[in-house]
Amino acid sequence: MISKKMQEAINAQINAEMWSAYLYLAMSMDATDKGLKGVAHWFRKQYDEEMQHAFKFVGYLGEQLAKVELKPIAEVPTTWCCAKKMFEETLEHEKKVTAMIHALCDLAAEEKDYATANMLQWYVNEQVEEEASAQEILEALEFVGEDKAAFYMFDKGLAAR
Ligand code: OFO
Repeated sequence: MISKKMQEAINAQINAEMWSAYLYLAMSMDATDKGLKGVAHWFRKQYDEEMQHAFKFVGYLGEQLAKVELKPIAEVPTTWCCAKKMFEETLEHEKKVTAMIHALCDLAAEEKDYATANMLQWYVNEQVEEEASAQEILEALEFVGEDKAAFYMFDKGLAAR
């Protein structure tokens, strides 16, 4: 069994993961509107990943016989000026999520909740990847600059995700 406080904190994180999913789905929709097929595909995959993150927590609460409480998902933006802005926001957002996961780790340590601490290690590693992939794409966009042909190839590359 986990504490009530931990149960509430994980439920809040489920909401945050679903908000992330919703954010990336909105980016995917906006990229589709802008004709950026590869960017749209990348964010659609990102949406799937975030839902998996949420469901992994749902599964853990189930194993611990703790109640899942789904709270309303706050509104997300609907348009961005360009792909670069989307990926900048993605990186900033992922840094915030990393801090949230670390706060959960702190709580698990404080409560000597070894099972939750162990489960959270997966998320700690995942966040390293999440930040790195957004960072990598931003670096690629730096090379692309204003070159339309290079951007076309960049977009095609993202479609392969
Ligand atoms: Fe769930 O890692 Fe992104 O937000």
